[in-house]
Amino acid sequence: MFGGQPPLWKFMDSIRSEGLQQGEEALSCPEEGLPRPSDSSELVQDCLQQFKVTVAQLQQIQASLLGSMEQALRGQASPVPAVRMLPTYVGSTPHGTEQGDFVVLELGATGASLRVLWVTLTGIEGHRVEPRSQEFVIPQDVMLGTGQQLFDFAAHCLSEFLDAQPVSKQGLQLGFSFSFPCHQTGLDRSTLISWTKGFRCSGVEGQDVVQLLRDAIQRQGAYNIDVVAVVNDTVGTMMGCELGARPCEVGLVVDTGTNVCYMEEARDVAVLDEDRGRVCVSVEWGSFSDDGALGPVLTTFDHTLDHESLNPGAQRFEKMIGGLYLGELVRLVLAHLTRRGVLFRGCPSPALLSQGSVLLEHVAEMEDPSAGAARVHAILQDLGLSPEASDVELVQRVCAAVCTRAAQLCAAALAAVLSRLQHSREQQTLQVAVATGGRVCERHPRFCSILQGTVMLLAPECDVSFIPSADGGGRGVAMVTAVAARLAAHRRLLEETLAPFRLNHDQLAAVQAQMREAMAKGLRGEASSLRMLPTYVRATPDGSERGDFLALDLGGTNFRVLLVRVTTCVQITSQIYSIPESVAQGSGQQLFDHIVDCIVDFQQKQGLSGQSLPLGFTFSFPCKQLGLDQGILLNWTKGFNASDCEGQDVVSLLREAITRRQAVELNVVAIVNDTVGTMMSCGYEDPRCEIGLIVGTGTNACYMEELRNVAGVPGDSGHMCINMEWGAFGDDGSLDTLSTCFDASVDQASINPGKQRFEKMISGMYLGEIVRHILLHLTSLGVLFRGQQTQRLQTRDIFKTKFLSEIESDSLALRQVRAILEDLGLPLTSDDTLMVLEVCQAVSQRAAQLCGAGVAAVAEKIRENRGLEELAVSVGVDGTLYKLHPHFSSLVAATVRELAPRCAVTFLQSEDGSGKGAALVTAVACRLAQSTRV
Ligand code: 0WK
Ligand code: BGC
Ligand code: BGC
Repeated sequence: MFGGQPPLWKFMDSIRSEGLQQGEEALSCPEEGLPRPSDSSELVQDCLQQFKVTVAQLQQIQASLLGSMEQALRGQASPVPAVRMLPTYVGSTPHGTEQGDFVVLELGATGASLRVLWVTLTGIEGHRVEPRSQEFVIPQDVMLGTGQQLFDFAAHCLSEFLDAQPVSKQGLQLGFSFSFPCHQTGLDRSTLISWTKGFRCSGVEGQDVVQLLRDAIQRQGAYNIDVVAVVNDTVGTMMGCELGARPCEVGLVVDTGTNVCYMEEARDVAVLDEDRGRVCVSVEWGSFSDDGALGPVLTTFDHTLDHESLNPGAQRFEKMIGGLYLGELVRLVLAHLTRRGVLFRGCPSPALLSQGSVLLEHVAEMEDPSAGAARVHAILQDLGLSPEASDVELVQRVCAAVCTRAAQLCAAALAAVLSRLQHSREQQTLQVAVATGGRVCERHPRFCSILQGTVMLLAPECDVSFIPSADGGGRGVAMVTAVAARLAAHRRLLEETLAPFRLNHDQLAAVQAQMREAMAKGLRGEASSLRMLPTYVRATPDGSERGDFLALDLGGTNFRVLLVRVTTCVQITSQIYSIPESVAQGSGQQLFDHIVDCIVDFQQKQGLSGQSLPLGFTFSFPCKQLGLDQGILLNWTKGFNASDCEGQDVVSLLREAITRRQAVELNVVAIVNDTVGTMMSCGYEDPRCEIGLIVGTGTNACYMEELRNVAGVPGDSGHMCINMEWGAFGDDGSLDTLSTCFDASVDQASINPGKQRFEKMISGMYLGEIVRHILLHLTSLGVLFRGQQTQRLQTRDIFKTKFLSEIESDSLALRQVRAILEDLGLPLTSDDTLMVLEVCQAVSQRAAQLCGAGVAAVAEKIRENRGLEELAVSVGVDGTLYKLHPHFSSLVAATVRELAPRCAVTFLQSEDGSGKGAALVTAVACRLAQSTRV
């Protein structure tokens, strides 16, 4: 029974059409002047001829619809495409492994009724459990009432159905089949674009229908149901099709309305920015209207029907095919022919003049040759008519004309979809399975055969198999729900895994406070994870420095030798040399001999051989300085581990190496930390630059502290630059509350476990490894890469930190992210790519926020040192991570603004690195030495 309730049209009696005449006279039977038989057959011919569609017209519709589809896929907004081509976030046809019990709520596919199903997926090929279902008639006033009414009604039906099922009230997962045009932004987020098919509830268009259903279920309060997926009925039909090896890739529904979906190449769906894989697209061909193509086949009856419909001008194509309209089209033709005296001796019945009185199942039966004339007679009598045999035969011809055209038009549209598939798959001959659903397909005797025949005519190079959907798509919806549930579970596991990386304001303020406390202790010379090392740099350059200086820059990604010429400006010539791991982790002698080799090579290349220029040595490791040119290495960091160096004065080690290399003379004047070099280098341009920050292979900061606060250094006026060595912050366990198991894995695998804890949460040497460990963890949970652990991903340092910068760059499309990951040999889906991106974002965001908390602590220290309400200070910054990561610097600045609102902090990216700074420190030292000598 096509919805078994008073015909939808009834309520629209208010709208009177030309098919209706007023009052009694409309129902009067003409005494005389019935048309002559010849006229009537002409009249009949004219009438039925209107429903004849030529092959050329069908081909034109096919071509025009294909054009609109490709226009919409390209995202072309004007002219507005005639079809919507809505991505559905269903990226694959069923794997067959989906399993579980699911509730399915179907709304809209069958007009004024909704259906609730209980579907059990076994995940075993061919093992099928029959779904249990119940249908509920939706009262008219609900279909035209408020959205809340409709969704409350749906929630009520859900409970009523579940009350009858032996199921628990908790943890139910629901798939929502919502058969209307929607913009989907996720498997469980879908905004209604416009109602179709007799629905017109207020307050729903433009809303997320999943949220509306969740709210209604909440209001109902009987069951705890998680709505995990919303799908269009065509998708449910496609996903529910079981064809063994080759899944259906097209889902066609012809029920009260009509629509189709198919698996499109993701790269061709402009809005998706994907380049691989496929995505199911709901065509929404019901709105296809192209005057050029459709104009010639639209009849006056179509225009009348549209004019009287709930949505005049919309869904024109659907109104020629959908089951909600076929009966009305037949009624309008019958009323027309009756008024012309051709039918029922010109005597209409009230039913015949009432819209919506002829239902699809009337048409289906009357057309069904097996039904026989007697059945047709009975149906017409039910409509209050007294048919003669000729009437019965003519009524059947009218039904056939209307339905044949519907099937042919549907075929032309389907042929357009097949052509699109052929085109996007670059296949000469296309083999495809089309799942069909909906009561027009299921119940109408000839619809499917005409459809199939016409498709073969219009798309001869396509080998199409039509697979009737077993249960109207309920299983298909459950399949999508199973996939969505799996993805939702994955998302929950991802959120749980990344939650510890999402630091809130209080946590960051606590880090800031702990750092302040550690700074104070370190300055007082008490036990602290912050050594607060005096650097003997008391002033930033004043611009009067002059001369040529050599500088070395060791400790970052590259080892550089520089010639720095200081006049009114600073000119730098430099050369990068590599420090092989074997040297960095060999003997100290080897390392310093290598350094001197590089210097000599540089001098030769720069024609400086034999010259003994003052040399500034940027040595980016924790050193206890006893003077400007004396620095005892406290411990190596960042993968360096040369022996016999820790506890030694590295300036002496360098001088010994120079000595070992005869005929080389170098005057090592100063040793500076790279943070100090960077501060000095930027301070040369901006005297307010009193903080130096490195976020590169390692991380650290220095700043100008009041001498009075520096224990162990005589004098209490003026300033001294303090190298905080904040990389070691937290080595006393003060950061353990923030440390995750992934941080612990990275620390344990490092050559200095337990050391440099702050650095290992922030700097470039470690972020890639943290990400890799998280990816391994998520793979072991089956969340990523289908749970397949790859050899590559288990390789240390395979996931470079620079990948984070590349993957998080806004300019990179998802496809480029995928390319980076595929180069790592990772078999990934688009969901995997998105998750890897989120992992990278979480890890780098935490690093930047922790770094920002550190800078805020330092800026506040300087402000309080000077008893200032407001402080304006600049920070000289260097380091690959800070410079190359697309969001790191802005996240640091944002955190500083949040935690040190009374400090206006300007970040200056150092252009010349700290080598220039080392040369300037040397120049200041030489100037001061000069001035004391004179
Ligand atoms: C460039 C500086 C150097 C510092 C390096 C840090 O000139 O002194 O060590 O930045 O960044 P990284 O190279 O470790 O990324
Ligand atoms: C809707 C489609 C739906 C089709 C079949 C149309 O009115 O716009 O979303 O798939 O009916 O139910
Ligand atoms: C070192 C610091 C250096 C920082 C940045 C850390 O590992 O201990 O001395 O400033 O890396 O290079």
